[in-house]
Amino acid sequence: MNFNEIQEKVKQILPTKRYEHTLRVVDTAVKLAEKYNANVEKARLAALLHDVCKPMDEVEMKKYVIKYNLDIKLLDYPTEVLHGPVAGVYIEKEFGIADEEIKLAVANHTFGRTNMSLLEKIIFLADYIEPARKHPHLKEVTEVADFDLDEAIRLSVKYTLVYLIDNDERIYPSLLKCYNYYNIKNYQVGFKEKNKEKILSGEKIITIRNKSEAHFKKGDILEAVTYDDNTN
Ligand code: DGI
Ligand code: FE
Ligand code: FE
Repeated sequence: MNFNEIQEKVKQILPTKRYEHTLRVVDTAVKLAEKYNANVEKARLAALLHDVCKPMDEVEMKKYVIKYNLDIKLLDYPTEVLHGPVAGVYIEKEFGIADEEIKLAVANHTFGRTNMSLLEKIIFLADYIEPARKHPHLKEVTEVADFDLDEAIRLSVKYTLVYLIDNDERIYPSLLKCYNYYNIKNYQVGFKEKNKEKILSGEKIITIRNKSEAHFKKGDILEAVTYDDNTN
């Protein structure tokens, strides 16, 4: 199936509003992929398919969780939480998408996870910041996504958590783990391995370099990591 055929099939499956949201997520994901040198075609495809299981009925979604050995705990959550992981297997079965990176980006687009791939981050954020989103953090997170993907993810997960807690919703553990992971990352300051000796001996000091480190305040206690430690 080529992209246009997939798009036509997605259009048949999704209600108009959801389809229009999907097209805006495609545009946003493509822009982010171009900016951050990700694979644009994979971003386009993952975005197009990310919500394809949103209209699936609850019983069928639950059957997928069981049949494809997805996390059985998903059954304790509202269908909102299931449509991503279910789509991760559905797109292979119904659209022949076997690419693991695309499947993961689709599967994790709702609650994220620790150490996401660049494609996962892009789909996660594109879904949160497509221009017609109605939440009050659109402007802030869109601006941050322009220079720091990880910080934009931390903020979007934080606001989702606050919203869910405020509404007495159950938090799926991946969302919380995702928050902790990107929150800790935010309190790391990186330096080059070759400068290690000088920094440890106090001969050289680490300085704030750009906007992505502008949130550090006087007196913050940070974890110092070399770029080699920081695999993401
Ligand atoms: O499918 P979309 O509406 O485009 O966006 P989405 O896939 O990010 O789904 C968002 C919804 O999922 C939103 O209403 C919050 C909900 N959600 C995300 N994580 C959790 C969650 N709901 C519960 N109960 N628990 C979670 O951990
Ligand atoms: Fe979704
Ligand atoms: Fe979506």
